[in-house]
Amino acid sequence: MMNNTTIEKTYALAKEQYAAWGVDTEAALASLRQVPISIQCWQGDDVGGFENPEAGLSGGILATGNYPGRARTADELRSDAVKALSLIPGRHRFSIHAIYLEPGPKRVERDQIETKHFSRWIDWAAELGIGLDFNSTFFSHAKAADGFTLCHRDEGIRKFWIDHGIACRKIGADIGRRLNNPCIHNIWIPDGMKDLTVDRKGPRQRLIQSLDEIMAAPVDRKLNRDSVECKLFGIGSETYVPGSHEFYLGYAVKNKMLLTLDAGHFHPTETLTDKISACLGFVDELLLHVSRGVRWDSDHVVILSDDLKAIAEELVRGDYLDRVHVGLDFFDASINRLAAWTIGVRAMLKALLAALLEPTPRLRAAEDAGDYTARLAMLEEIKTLPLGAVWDHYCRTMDVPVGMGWMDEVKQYESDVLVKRR
Ligand code: RNT
Ligand code: ZN
Repeated sequence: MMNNTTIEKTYALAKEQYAAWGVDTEAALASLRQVPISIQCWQGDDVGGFENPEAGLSGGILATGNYPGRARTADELRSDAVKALSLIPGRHRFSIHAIYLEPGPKRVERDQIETKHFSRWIDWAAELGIGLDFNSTFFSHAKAADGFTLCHRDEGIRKFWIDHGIACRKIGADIGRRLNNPCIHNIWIPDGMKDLTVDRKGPRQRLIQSLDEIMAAPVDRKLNRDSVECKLFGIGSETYVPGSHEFYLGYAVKNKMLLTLDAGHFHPTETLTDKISACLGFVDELLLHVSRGVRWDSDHVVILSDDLKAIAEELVRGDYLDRVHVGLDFFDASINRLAAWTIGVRAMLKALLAALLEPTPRLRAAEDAGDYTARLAMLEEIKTLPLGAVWDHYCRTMDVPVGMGWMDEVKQYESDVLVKRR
């Protein structure tokens, strides 16, 4: 492994190289330090939650793999997360789902959940000094087994899920108040049809009605902000999903809500890149679910891909970092789960760093002058600037392992803690 002197020597050279492009690496790092990533709790336990340890995941999403060490309790999940956070530079957020409640000895139904069932999560976040985000859980439940929740034709079932949504907004507001940091509450429902659908209108009308009821009570946006997440299709809802992109974009604009864009929720060749500035013309804020679909919405671990870099570039070039909440959404059960978290969040941060290190004014000047030759030439040249040297320096100064150093710690934790969870 590189020693500190080498890291700093390499950084000093990199700093000069960036300076030659008019880029201030220190300023880029200062900006990076300000960006919190909302880390999804569900990577730690394959989206199981603690409502009912026997129940499996449903709702058109699927975690595959059986790598040892899945967190079985909220305490295990929290200590795994703390370990992962210690390997990731910066101060981030944690995103929990309603099924990660700690109800005590008696089962609490989803329409009955209260802030007290999440008090240990809130205390934990307060102690770490991090923000907490919330997700209502409309899947993995008997009342969602036929594939419908907020769109259900049965009034009783629909009411149950509306009450769940209302309960979650209250919890979100309590989280925001307690942590003095607004909670972003995300709504995703699995509703849809496997095959040829005759009535596309009815479920959408019911969804509008349900969301209107959930959103009826005003909630202070300093405490809680609600976001709706669209999807193209899921397993078992291949043909029709009422909560489509057009539907939620319209709903969010009309009702001044946030819109969630999940990288896996569009056609396979469709990326988030071009959606960010388009949607931000009409909604105040976005929540991203940065994910990596492989052939379908497979929620693979996020890596430093061209797609990821392009998302980060849009956020930086458009000066959108204060209007876009960067959340992650992946869950791979086939590799070490702490490593999955660490790889994904570090990749997101590297992508943001690369974007912050871009000589954007020069690129823009070429574009504005109509010199598309220079624009393309520069975009190619800057690809090989020494991003890694700046990243290593950042990790070192932020007191987290440099390079593969973090993997040694994951391996140690695996043998000390994870393999004992059989
Ligand atoms: C499902 C959505 C949703 C979930 C999480 C667990 O397709 O992406 O965001 O992945 O809420
Ligand atoms: Zn998502």
